[in-house]
Amino acid sequence: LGFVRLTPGKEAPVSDCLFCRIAAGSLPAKIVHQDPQCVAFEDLHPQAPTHVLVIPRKHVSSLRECGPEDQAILGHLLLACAAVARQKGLGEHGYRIVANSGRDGGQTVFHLHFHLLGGRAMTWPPG
Ligand code: DGP
Repeated sequence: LGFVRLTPGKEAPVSDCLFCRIAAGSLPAKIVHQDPQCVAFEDLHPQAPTHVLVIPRKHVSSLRECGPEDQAILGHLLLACAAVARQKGLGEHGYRIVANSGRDGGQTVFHLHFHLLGGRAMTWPPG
């Protein structure tokens, strides 16, 4: 599809990647926002009344693989989280953004995503 493979973990699209399939529309998801750079959809196993995942359309395995060239997309993803939070009515009481990164971070799907969690008071520290 014309994508250049630069570094391991940064090729796209990846046919056996769940989130690449959701971004491509070949795996169903409850999409709450999409634009040319990102897709936001409801988490299959919600951990809060609002639990949305915000992903880049481009396949990047995790935050660990991001570099200076990803500055714009990372900013875009965080602003998309904030926009979806407002859309979900979380602006007043607040919310949490999480990026599990790698094994010790608890990451299970290796396509970069930000969790947007809200609708209840969060606790600290996380498990
Ligand atoms: P993490 O553990 O940070 O890698 O989060 C992965 C999240 O993805 C987890 O909260 C469950 C969610 N998830 C896994 N598979 C699917 C799926 O097929 N559809 C949707 N909507 N969410 C999924």
